[in-house]
Amino acid sequence: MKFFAVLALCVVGAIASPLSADQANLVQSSWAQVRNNEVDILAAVFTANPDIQARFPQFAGKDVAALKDTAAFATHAGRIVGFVSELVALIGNESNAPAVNTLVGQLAASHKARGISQAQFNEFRASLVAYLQANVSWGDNVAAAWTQGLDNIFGLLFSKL
Ligand code: HEM
Ligand SMILES: *[C@@H]1O[C@H](CO)[C@@H](O)[C@H](O)[C@H]1NC(C)=O
Ligand SMILES: CC(=O)N[C@H]1CO[C@H](CO)[C@@H](O)[C@@H]1O
Repeated sequence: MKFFAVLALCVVGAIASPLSADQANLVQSSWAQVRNNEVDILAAVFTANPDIQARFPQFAGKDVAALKDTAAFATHAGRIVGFVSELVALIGNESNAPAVNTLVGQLAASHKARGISQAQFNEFRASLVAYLQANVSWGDNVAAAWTQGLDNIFGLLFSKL
């Protein structure tokens, strides 16, 4: 039985070490503290990584503070941060592995087509974690849960990119 469970996971895409229920709760409760700050989060990512901003034709070369007030920026921030919210909602339940695999597969395909590199995804990750550290109740246990969750997602993403 266990063998088949492991095999099924391998078929849909390997999640190296799934989060415990406690870890999933830590990720979900900390994300709930900032998940509605979509514009603020994307602005922090752009400010820290001009090379990421430069890949968005509508936003390239523009002042981030001014962009923050535009509807186009809010729309994009909602899509990108909303995608994180979808993944966060699915973690901690192995029955959701196929759904996670599908979402990450779509992200990999659309961004591979745009030539987005692993290095840029890693920059995004670092900025996201810096944002969390500054804006949620943070601690070693919260940090460890995010690290493990992001390692899982990025491992899957990079296997498809
Ligand atoms: C790390 C560097 C990244 C770059 C340079 C990048 C770039 C882009 C670009 C150029 C678009 C198209 C925008 C347009 O329609 O004009 C886009 C769309 C999108 N991005 Fe990213 N992206 C990055 C990371 C991410 C991450 C980490 C996520 C999710 C957590 C994400 C989620 C999305 C979504 C949901 C869309 C809209 C749907 C789509 O077109 O696939 N992106 N991205
Ligand atoms: C896990 O997900 C499955 C399928 O979505 C659902 O039926 C089940 O209740 C979930 N289990 C927990 C503990 O949330
Ligand atoms: C809403 C909020 O408090 N956002 C802050 C999160 O942390 C960054 C620093 O990384 C601040 O610039 C934001 O203002």
